[in-house]
Amino acid sequence: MKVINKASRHLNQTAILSGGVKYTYRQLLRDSQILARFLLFNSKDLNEAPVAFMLGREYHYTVTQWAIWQAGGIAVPLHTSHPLESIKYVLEDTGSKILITNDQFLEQLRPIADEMSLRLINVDENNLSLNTGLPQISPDRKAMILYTSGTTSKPKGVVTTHNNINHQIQSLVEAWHWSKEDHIINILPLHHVHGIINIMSCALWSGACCEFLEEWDPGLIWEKLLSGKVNVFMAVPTIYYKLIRYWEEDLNEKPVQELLKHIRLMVSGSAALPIPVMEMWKSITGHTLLERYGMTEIGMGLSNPYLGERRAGHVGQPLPGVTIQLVDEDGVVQEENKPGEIQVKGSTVFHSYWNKPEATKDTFSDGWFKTGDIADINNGYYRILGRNSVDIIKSGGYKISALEIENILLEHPQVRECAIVGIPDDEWGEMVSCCIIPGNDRPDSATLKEWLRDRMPGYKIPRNYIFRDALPKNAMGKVSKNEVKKLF
Ligand code: MCA
Ligand code: AMP
Repeated sequence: MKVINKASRHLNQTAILSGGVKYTYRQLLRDSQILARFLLFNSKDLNEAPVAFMLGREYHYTVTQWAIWQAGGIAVPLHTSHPLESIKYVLEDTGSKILITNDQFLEQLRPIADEMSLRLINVDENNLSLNTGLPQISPDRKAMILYTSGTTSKPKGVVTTHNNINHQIQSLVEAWHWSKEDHIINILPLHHVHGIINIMSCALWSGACCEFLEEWDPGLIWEKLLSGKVNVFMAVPTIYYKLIRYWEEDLNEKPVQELLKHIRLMVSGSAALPIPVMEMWKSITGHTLLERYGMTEIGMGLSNPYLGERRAGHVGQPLPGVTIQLVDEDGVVQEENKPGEIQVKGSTVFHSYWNKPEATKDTFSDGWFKTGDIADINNGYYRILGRNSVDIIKSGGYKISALEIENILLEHPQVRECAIVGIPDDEWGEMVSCCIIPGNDRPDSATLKEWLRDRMPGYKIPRNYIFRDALPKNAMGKVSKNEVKKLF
């Protein structure tokens, strides 16, 4: 909640720029308090009740998040383009009784709200005010649930407290020199840490301006970057890749370096930044991307320095307030040049997996959170080497569970067996790909894609399909994913 408390320091500054309209911190505070009172209805405190909301990248997203926090609820942001099955899963898993949305999504969500007896609130209606006081919120209370895929078949809800969020923001504000003079555009989905914490919340904590671009559009991003207003930019590697492609086709006549001189920081993260992308970006824009490493459960952990060498292929050193160790399979802490799993301690580390005490317990060892990512330290800089599970795929910056897709595919009547793997790809990092043993009637890939579209978000749908009579197995008779990868 510190991010909200700080707003009174810069009431007249622009907090959000959305749909061409500027909203000051004063308006944001007022509108979020009105909605908070409306949420409370007749109660004094939502007492950590999860409140789901589906809103695009726009002013009301922030109003709603702040309102839920001020009313004492847990914010559960839903992705706007997920199919209803995925939305329903999150609503059921969190047990949210309130669902907030706007005119855009109201009709789409009404049947679910009716079926699940949810209180459906439309932020585009103007009669929201009710005269109730707001509760005091202590920092150890739960604040947010974000869903992330893991090595289990269904995504897990990652719960962070206000204290976790305060520390996650504070660490980045300090490391990356945020100030109230900053202006950032937000083009990332708002159901993940990158868009919510690194961009929106760091800006608002600092009294800066967060400008939402509703649609993801490389031409518009270039236009904004070249406009002279934006001075901080953050994105996933796939977006830098797509911006480079756009520049090659449409902008290579422009004095881009000259027009981007005012930008003070450009960050890449959520997946490995390929060295050619970093180098190409530097040659086009004159800017050296700052690569950092994070995870939904820990916020950001490692970062190249703001001042000092930003080393390609490396993710720098631990951020302020974060302690990191690398541990090998025998539990031995590793020194320079020896690979080990990244384990993290600090106030930035999440509280628990929602309603999953066993999974929470299993993922900690002596108070250290086990990330499942393997790294080494190379001349003082951490370097991510890979993951210890072949079943975790990163594509377009999204984390994807192979097991989740396999389980859904197996529900198809003409899929007898299947194996999902991530195949290296210049644009997407990894491309979700699948090897299928069909039933009697072999389905074609277009039909399967269509069938999957109703059941999972677009980025999880496999792009490459191979049909076989058998899957490669190892000596133990288990499917060998490394062998499956070689088939593509
Ligand atoms: C979409 N497409 C894909 C993929 N995703 N194809 C292959 N692999 C994918 N993963 C397809 C679409 O279905 C469409 O195909 C075509 O690509 C173009 O889609 P388009 O609408 O233009 O783009 P988009 O796919 O919607 O967007 C690309 C994107 C998006 C902007 C890079 O993936 C994105 O916003 N990624 C960021 C995710 C993020 O914020 N992650 C942070 C997680 P067709 O035309 O056939 O339908 S937080 C995190 O990771 C931690 C904490 C951290 O460290 O930050
Ligand atoms: P998520 O669960 O969506 O938060 O994704 C977190 C995962 O993204 C981490 O566990 C890493 O595998 C990956 N990741 C994030 N940043 C980087 C990076 N700079 N380089 C390589 N992998 C990264």
